[in-house]
Amino acid sequence: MARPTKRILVTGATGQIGSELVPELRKRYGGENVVVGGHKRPPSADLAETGPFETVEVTKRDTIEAVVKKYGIDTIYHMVAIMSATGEKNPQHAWDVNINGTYNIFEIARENGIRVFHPSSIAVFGPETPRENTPQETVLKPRTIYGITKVAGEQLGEYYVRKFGVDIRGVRYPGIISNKTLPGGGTTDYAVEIFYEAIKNKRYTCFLRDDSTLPMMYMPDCINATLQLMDADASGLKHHTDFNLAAISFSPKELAAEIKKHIPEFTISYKPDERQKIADSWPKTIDDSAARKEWGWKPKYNLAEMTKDMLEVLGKKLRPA
Ligand code: AKB
Repeated sequence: MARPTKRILVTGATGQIGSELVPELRKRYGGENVVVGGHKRPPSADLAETGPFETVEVTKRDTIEAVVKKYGIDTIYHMVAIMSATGEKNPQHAWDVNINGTYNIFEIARENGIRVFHPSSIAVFGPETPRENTPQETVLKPRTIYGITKVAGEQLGEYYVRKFGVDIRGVRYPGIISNKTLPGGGTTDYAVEIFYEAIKNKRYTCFLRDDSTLPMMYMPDCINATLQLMDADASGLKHHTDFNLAAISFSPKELAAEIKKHIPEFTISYKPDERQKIADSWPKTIDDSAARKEWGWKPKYNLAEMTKDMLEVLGKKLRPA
């Protein structure tokens, strides 16, 4: 059956996840129907050549409204956010972008009957949360401004679903590992940096301790989860904006050992910085049974498969033949 035409806006579309989500959406819905929204980073040639780009600054409501009107937008993937480590450097800015920006998106969605994907994060959890197999329903007392804004975003989204009937959905992303666009300002970023350094220099100094186990996910699984949740039948959803989502959990030591299987000369050393405290406040493993039950979530990549693929793809990119 043909899909109904969608007109989609992706905010933060030039970022780590946005830059890989947009090509998938354009494959499905046509390049002209998926608008890349951004303002800081110019779009890559790939994004610029395959469909429209518009300047969207989520804290400036009129910039969103103009695009919604111009393109008749019916779905927004609201991917822009200030991450955990960057947020701690300027909490006021993180609040502005993550809270005021999200409020603008939700209000415009309410007024125009727009569906929204609004990602949350494992950053909603804090030291009082059980760290092993973290339940769907649990203590949400984060210690970072990023986590606080993500809890508020989940709650506000849920309120808009119940109060106004707006279709807002979201998952709690773990650390996302990818090879196209670098992540920016997160605590889990080491798990991407390590691959670049392993290929280029065969050594890496990690900003987390060797035993800092965190939930992670390879980008293809992240994109699948995002699209799968948005495709899910609304009648099957008990949760909306706050699905726990899991794929792989590992520590820097375990990831380094996996990389060593492919690059035996690779060495790692550890110099924990202020991000260690954030990592120590987050879960090690996540119970994502609600996502599995309500919309059929199942990850494809384990640690070995992700590592092999990352090294292959990045090897070609960083050392072209
Ligand atoms: C971060 O480390 O801040 C992000 C996240 C887990 O949401 N990658």
